[in-house]
Amino acid sequence: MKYLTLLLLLFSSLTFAQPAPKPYGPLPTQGQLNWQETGMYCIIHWGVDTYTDKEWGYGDESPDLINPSNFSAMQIVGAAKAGGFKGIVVVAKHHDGFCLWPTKTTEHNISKSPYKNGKGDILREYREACDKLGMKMGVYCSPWDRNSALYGKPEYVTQIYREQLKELYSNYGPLFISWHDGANGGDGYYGGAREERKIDRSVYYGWDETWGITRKMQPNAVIFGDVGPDVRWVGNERGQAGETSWATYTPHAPDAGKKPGNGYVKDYEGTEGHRDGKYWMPAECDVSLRPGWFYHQRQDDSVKTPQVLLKLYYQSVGRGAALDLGLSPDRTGQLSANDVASLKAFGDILKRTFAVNLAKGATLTASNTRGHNQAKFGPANLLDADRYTYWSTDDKVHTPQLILDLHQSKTFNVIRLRENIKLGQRIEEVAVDTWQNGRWKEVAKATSIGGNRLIKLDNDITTSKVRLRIIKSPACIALSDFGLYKEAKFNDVSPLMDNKTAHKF
Ligand code: FUL
Repeated sequence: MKYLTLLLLLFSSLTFAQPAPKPYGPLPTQGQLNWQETGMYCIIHWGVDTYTDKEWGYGDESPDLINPSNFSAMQIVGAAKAGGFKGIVVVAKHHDGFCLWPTKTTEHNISKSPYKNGKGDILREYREACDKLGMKMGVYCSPWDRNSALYGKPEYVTQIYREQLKELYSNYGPLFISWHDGANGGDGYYGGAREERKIDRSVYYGWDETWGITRKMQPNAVIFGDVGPDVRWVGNERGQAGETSWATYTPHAPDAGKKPGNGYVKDYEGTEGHRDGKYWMPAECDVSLRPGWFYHQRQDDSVKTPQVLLKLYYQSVGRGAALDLGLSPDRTGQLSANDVASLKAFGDILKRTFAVNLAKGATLTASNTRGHNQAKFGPANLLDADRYTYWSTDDKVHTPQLILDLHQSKTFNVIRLRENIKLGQRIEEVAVDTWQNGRWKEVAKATSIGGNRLIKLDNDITTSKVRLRIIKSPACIALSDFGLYKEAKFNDVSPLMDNKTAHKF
């Protein structure tokens, strides 16, 4: 008896001594984990282009244009929140060079406009709205500046661009993202020169040094750009990541031997990323709610419908990327009715779809659990609310299976899988089977699981048993979530979002 107790004690201490799996490949930083959890945000373009009906201002626009009758950051941020978005990225300066905050770096800014008699500060208004509404805030400050006389010279980068970033980083609270655009170089006003200016995109901006400023002044912000370094551009403005999209990536310059930079990268590689990528650099999918990034009245009937937004959600957030939806306040300084209605209906459908995980309450049987340690590594961790507790297997077991007995028939058409990405992106491929007429039938396959993988099925499935098969993983697994959902019906879509507009997308 004494020996048995001793043996049992020894056995259980061995079990609990089972260490967590070794991390696999590049790993996310805390900022990248926060970004992954943020998942969706809106980028807001409003400025001189709104009044000139352009997408890219030349740089000679008069500040007098900025005189909205009713600018309301609360209305804009509130509509984004109703859409289920967690933050906004304010386009503080677009390529036209006009700064929406009272900067010391150039006269070409809001203080020279009639708005609030030159006392306005759009960035401050967004900050206050974000704080009131519990939304995160980020900034976009265009590196290309078609107004600045210095553009193209080193002084533009050191005395203007970086100083502008410093102002934005110091005066508007904690930012979750600093967004660096790739479009730059070309013709412009440039202080009256009205000429074409070419820059070497590989080296002109000295990105490493600029990122050092971000790290120092906004340590929790992720840095977005064609070349990351925290979040990469997905390579298109359609809002779609690849069906396979790795969180890891190595940016490559178009010309061999050159250093890649924003606007100077093989951007099509961003769609899928690289399985063997050197860096943890997941994708952001930017796409505008309207055809353009800025407001144009002629596009009032071309606002993407909530149905289209939901599709894009599966193709971005559902593939481990983030959805960055472009919003375009109009000349009054607010989003127009169609935009607000579409956002609201999209937000409602998301909320209702993901409210109930139909796998909750299932009995879970795993083919292997790491060190038999159910509490720490057992499959029950898949159904708790924690994004990082996980089901794991012994080091040698890379392709385990899991059966979920739902105890009764359930109907679903969305499957959600998440890895504990603190241990890297491990799982390369999975299959899901359901129990149909007395045998297993494969209903879905998916690749590159990562921080969030949604599988939208073409048809509803009704079943009482589901099986998950890990088909390919280079290491033992660390899966943190498994969810089954039934997409809610679009029943309260505004009459503005009728089929007439829906068919256009
Ligand atoms: C692009 C810009 O050129 C567009 O005007 C817009 O700002 C979009 C988000 O990024 O590269």
